[in-house]
Amino acid sequence: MFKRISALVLAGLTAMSVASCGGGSGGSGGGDGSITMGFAQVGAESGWRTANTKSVQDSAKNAGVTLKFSDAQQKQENQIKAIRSYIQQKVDVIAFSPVVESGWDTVLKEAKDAKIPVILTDRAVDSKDTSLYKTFLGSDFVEEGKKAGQWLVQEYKDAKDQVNIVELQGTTGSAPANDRKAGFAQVIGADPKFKVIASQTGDFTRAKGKEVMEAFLKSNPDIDVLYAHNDDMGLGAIEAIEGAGKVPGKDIKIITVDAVKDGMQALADGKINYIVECSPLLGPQLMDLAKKVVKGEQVPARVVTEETTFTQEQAKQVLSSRQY
Ligand code: GYE
Repeated sequence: MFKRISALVLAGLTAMSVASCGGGSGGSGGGDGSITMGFAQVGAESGWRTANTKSVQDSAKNAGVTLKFSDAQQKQENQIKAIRSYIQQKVDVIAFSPVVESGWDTVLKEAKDAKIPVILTDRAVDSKDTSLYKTFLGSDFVEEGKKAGQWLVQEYKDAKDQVNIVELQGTTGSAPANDRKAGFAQVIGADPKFKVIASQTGDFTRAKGKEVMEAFLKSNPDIDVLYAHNDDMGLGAIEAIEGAGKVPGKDIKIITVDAVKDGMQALADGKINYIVECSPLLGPQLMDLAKKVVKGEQVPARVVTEETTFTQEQAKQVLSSRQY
């Protein structure tokens, strides 16, 4: 009898310690393969972000990584709070997609002092001290901006008149907004006929994209092209353009970035003219990198996502197989 009870207690204790290992008490160090990751997400501002969150959550489950997840609602202060709480909870690794590029040194130093490795996903920081994080996994946003510009240059190669462009920027101070603007400007800047007549942030959201496009349309009667830093703002702008009695894709040509399903549908329908892809499916690579840094293995300082571009014809072909 006594033997049976003690065996039960022992079994119970073993179960508890296993649970606490995978349950985020931290410090497991990946020794038994189970690690806890704190992930501080930007928010839920766009279709891209929703797909990215799902990719991170699904991949954590598949990789046996215990995920602590927070949504910062596009506010840096919320992300800093989340990172501090992950440090306190002694997670094995912290991953985050920094809403803006600047202002991270203090909290990253705190993580480093606590010996918790940090992985940047999707967006970069401008910290001079690159030892504050292990690696940066994400797209090359300057390249995306350049691809958008290259399409435009080609599309208007025979045009003699000035081409009036309006630009919907992403969240102010964010890496994708800064870089997509810079890459685009660099390419179109080679020909003075391309003129950006208005450029403002639409916060990467559909609602703000619509609102800002309405204002653009009121103050600029002669818009030839819209360059939106993501699909969602472009989709909002399409509503504004239709509301003003113009035909999106014809009266005003539209270029966007992301290639989420709704964007690809609008491209196939002829309302958008060109989309530069930016992949949100970073989860599997992130889990791989996390396991390596927790084990103390060397990882590349930069991992760039592979991406393509889509015309209207190409969108029609791939639309049904699009995952997000
Ligand atoms: O393009 C946009 C999202 O950081 C790449 O953030 C990401 C961007 C993406 O809100 O839709």
